[in-house]
Amino acid sequence: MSKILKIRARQVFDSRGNPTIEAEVYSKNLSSSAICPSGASTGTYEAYEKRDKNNKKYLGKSVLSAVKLVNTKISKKLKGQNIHDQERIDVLLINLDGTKQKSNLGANAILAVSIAVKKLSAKIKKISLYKTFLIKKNFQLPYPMMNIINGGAHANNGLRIQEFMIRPDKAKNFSEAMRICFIVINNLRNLIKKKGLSTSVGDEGGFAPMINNNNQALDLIVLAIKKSGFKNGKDVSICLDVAANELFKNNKYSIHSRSYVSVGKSIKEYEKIINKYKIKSIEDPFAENDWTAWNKLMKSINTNKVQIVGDDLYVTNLERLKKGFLNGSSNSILIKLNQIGTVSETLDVIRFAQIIGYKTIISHRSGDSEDTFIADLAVGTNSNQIKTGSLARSERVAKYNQLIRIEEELGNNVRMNKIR
Ligand code: 2PG
Ligand code: MG
Repeated sequence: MSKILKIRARQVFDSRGNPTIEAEVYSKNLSSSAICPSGASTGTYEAYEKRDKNNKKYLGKSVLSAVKLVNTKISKKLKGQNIHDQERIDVLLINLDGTKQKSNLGANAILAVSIAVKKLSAKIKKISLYKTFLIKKNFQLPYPMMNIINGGAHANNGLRIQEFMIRPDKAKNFSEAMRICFIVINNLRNLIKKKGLSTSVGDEGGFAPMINNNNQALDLIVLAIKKSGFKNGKDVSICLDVAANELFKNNKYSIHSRSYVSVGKSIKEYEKIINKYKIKSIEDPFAENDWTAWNKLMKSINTNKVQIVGDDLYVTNLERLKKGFLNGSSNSILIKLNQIGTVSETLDVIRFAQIIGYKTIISHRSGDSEDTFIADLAVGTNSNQIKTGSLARSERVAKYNQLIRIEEELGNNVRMNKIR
């Protein structure tokens, strides 16, 4: 048995330049660290992110009290615990906090520790991290969903939809998936330049041109796919994250234009763009409490062809996932560790989602870091897809690079996961 010797945390910075927490867990001879990410379009039911709201030195954004809690209470509680007993450690963390949304210690403090423990366990056992999750053999690589045009809360343009992504469905292996995305992104850059628009990027590395019409963004992507010699909807598919929480007021939505319209009208518009642009995946098409709207959409579209993904709807929470399943809300779930706060709870949600036949998509946050844990998590849980930004900004590319390493380690015969 390897015991936890001590845990130390520090305040570091995320990709948006905001403070975040890094925890370092020590055994006798080794240590591992993890950095907690942070979202911008967050769901109400997410676990609590502890920030020092009254500390003006960091504009209320520092995480120094969370750091202190790790160095004192959490370190004391976990000292002497078996590093390989992740579930017990996570239960101890959950109980030490004692609240539903982890608001005493902060999910950011808890998660950084939970992930660091998981990494240290693999390091001590001298096995690759991805081999320590739900599956132990026959690994497959996830399809990347690359967010190549950023809008909504992730950019300063007027685009209603938050994320316009591509998924290289044609790819037979991960390196080929990367090459396809690389080609499309380069063609997209040229098209944006030709229009005299800026090719600067948003929070997740996708271009953030000053356009304010969803269809304009979709037209650009369709053209970039064509110019790359690929077929839209076959070789490369367009996927969206609407993040509709941000576009919801008085039971109406302003998804497709600035004006707010009913659920029925919004669904009609969804049907139009699904057909016109051969869209294969829509995340958070409606708001987090609008269960009936989700179910209506599921009944209106061909769910064998289109993936409906719950992110803010489920917030990686087993109770909410069960509710969504009974309600017929979606056929896929987005997985974000910091929405729930521990590795064990995240794995429980993935396990359940896969039992009920949902696709699992592992995701970054818009405020992220050099930490590549989610790449290993995606492979080790047999998740079909990973969403971790575009081919820009090192915090995004780092995850893709880790997947390239994993593919190399697994050798030539490793396959891509199934998306249909
Ligand atoms: C999302 C995420 C990640 P954020 O909505 O899916 O892309 O964004 O981290 O801002 O919640
Ligand atoms: Mg989302």
